Amino acid sequence: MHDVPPDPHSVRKPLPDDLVVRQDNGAESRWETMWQGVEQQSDTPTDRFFVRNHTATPLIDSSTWSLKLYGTGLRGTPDRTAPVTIDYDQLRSLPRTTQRILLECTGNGRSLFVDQQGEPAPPGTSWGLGAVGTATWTGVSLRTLLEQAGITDQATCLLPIGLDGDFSDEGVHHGPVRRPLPVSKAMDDVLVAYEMNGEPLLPDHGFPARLVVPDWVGIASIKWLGEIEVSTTPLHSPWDSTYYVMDGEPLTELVPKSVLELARNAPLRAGERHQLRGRAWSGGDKIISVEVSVDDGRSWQQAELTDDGPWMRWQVDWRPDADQRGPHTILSRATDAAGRRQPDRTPLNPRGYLFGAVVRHPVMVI
Ligand SMILES: Nc1nc2c(c(=O)[nH]1)N[C@H]1C(S)=C(S)[C@@H](COP(=O)(O)O)O[C@H]1N2
Ligand SMILES: [Mo]
Repeated sequence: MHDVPPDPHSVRKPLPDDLVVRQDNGAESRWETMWQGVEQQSDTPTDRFFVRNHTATPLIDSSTWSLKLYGTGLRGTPDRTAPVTIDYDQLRSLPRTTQRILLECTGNGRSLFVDQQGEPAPPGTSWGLGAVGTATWTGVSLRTLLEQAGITDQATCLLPIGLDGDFSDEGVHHGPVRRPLPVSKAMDDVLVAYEMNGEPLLPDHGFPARLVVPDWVGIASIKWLGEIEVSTTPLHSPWDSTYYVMDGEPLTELVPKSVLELARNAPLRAGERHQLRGRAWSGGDKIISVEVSVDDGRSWQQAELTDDGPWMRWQVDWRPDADQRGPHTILSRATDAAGRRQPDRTPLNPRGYLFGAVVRHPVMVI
């Protein structure tokens, strides 16, 4: 597909061998986790965690950085020229919390619209299934920060703004990456994180501070957080109007998905018992069942589930027979507590978001 080296100006962390890199053009870059590279690990190691940048990773000096809050939803309605500010040391001295949270890009699995469903390629990064990861994040709850800044009962909407330069797409200038967040979600479970897996954030993941918005599409988790407008009236940006919308509605919760922790076309010996392992997750609701089919969906076997916080781990045994030698397909299908089950197909949408269909994982029985 696209095995082009990463643009060094876009992503800065070193590239271990067990990552896949995909890139369409110089203006965009991303790294994608290879599932066989996180096998058996609860959290995704930071060096293997996917990166999705609209522009390029900025290097920000935490000693001069501060987060600026302003708007009609704060006491005294400070405006952008006289904001409430919180610097790095102040942020780190607020009450801290540590949580495991999953992040997934809205376009994760986009390439499967083409590879699995034969659809024309939608615009956007042609991710496999590795634009998802779980990390242990440390920071301040956004609620604490907003209360400290003087949020009022009239506030309804936030606009968090990133410090990575302006984004342009097909000649249209969209300004800095920013996406509105309803106050109800902001006050519920959002984190302003400054550590990832026990270390200060890497530049690629938002240093010095970023939002981490549990259960919601990755774009909500604004990196390199510079400003938050707090408003009593609705706010909008291209990231909730042009991008990351479906049928006119801004996308919020993730959908159920499952993956195998196995390379595509992995060789599996006939006549031997293989433990097939994978993961499944869903926005907001727990996964309650994963079924696996090795006969093209004619029969399904329940996988054994192990709760691992933001995602479930699952496993099932399979012993391919000698007469099954050759290319083979393994299907996995997750169901969440809200009763949402992965469908056989995901209807194509214009930008190829939220591919949630049952994945047909190719293996080679040898
Ligand atoms: N400021 C800013 N925040 C951003 C982005 C960006 O380009 N700029 N990309 C978003 C998208 S689309 C995703 S999927 C996640 C990716 O986070 P990661 O690169 O740490 O994995 O960050 C989100 N936050
Ligand atoms: Mo994303």
